[in-house]
Amino acid sequence: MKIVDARVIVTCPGRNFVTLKIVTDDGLTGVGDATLNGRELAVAAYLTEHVVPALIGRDASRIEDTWQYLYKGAYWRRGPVTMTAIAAVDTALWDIKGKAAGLPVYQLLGGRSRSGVTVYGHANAVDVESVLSEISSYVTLGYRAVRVQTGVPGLASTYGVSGDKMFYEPADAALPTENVWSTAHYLDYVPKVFAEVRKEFGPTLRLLHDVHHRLTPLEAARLGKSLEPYALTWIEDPVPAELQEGFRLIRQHTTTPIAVGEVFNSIWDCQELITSQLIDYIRTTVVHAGGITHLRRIFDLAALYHVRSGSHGATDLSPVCMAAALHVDIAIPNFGLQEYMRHTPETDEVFPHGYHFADGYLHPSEEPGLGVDIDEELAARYPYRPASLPVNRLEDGTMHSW
Ligand code: KDG
Ligand code: MG
Repeated sequence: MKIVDARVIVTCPGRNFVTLKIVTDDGLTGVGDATLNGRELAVAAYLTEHVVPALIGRDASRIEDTWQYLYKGAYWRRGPVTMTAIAAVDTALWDIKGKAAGLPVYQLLGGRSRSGVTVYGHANAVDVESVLSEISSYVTLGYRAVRVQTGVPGLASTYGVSGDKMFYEPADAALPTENVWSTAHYLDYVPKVFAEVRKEFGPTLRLLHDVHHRLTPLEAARLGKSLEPYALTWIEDPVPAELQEGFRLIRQHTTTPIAVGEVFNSIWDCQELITSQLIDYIRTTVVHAGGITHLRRIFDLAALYHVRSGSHGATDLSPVCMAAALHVDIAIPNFGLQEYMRHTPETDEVFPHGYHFADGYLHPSEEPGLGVDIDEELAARYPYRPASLPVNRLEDGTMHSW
């Protein structure tokens, strides 16, 4: 089963997506998501210039060996661009292996460990009153877990609170827009929001909150403590994770669970946090953490330390990534929760897929492979549009330093 073609497809059905499609000499095809929000063309060039030429003629059935070859062969190990490119190849090869075997990929990963993948949606709104009605919509749709984000009084705009409702599009301009940030306003407001939410929805709805790396460890510890009465499933990215020692400080002060890792791209980024039991959920996902092969490795390590998976699943992760993530989620023993931001109807049309949502769960496709594809003709009708993620400044104009 030799690889005879590999194409990089860039399309923008509402937002930019990069997809790798691999074709074998026996006519099988496989797809892999290669989207890195705001840096899409860097991965497209990495694939086209450096990876595709090395794939032609290789045996498509050798997934692990190809992973090692791309990882070690680059010399420059890790990094989001490299690992996203490797992820795309790896995902496409798992798709092909499933099709060759006539089995959905989760069967190749050991079969089901659960009947459905519990997902959470994003309720976000400018203030507490309107976020209550957003949460209500998710509950009506059957969601059992909801991430809650609001604007902060006194601040004109806040990252993570978009105008869109079921979708999430923070990359809102060709060059980064600038938000103004105040930790004091934020720390004062967030506990009030969750007090209202618990009052309205009772104790059992699972609630989450994303801090988007905006606090210091001590500030995050204070936030965690102030949220303890509302029993969140997690606070996410309380601090930037470069200085991992900071998580120890948070941990010493609060029992609010911690999730981190959507920007991690390898097992080495989370090794210390996992083995020192400084986190509860690891948010790495297929597209940014080296594909199904490497993600499995991370989750297996996490399982030894009571850490569950909580994979990133915002709108900028394409339906190809979502399809692949669900095969992993349904199979692993230590699944926690899967983020699920819906895609626009245009995106769903470009990426026909067999996974579906019902009663708070996502269900992977039962088709052989991943059960997702890209309609290349349709994709060609949506040309790439430059779009960047925003930055934060403090009220005095200082660039937020973490
Ligand atoms: O590309 C960045 C977004 O996916 C990110 O901001 C979303 O933080 C995010 C989340 O938790 O979904
Ligand atoms: Mg996040």
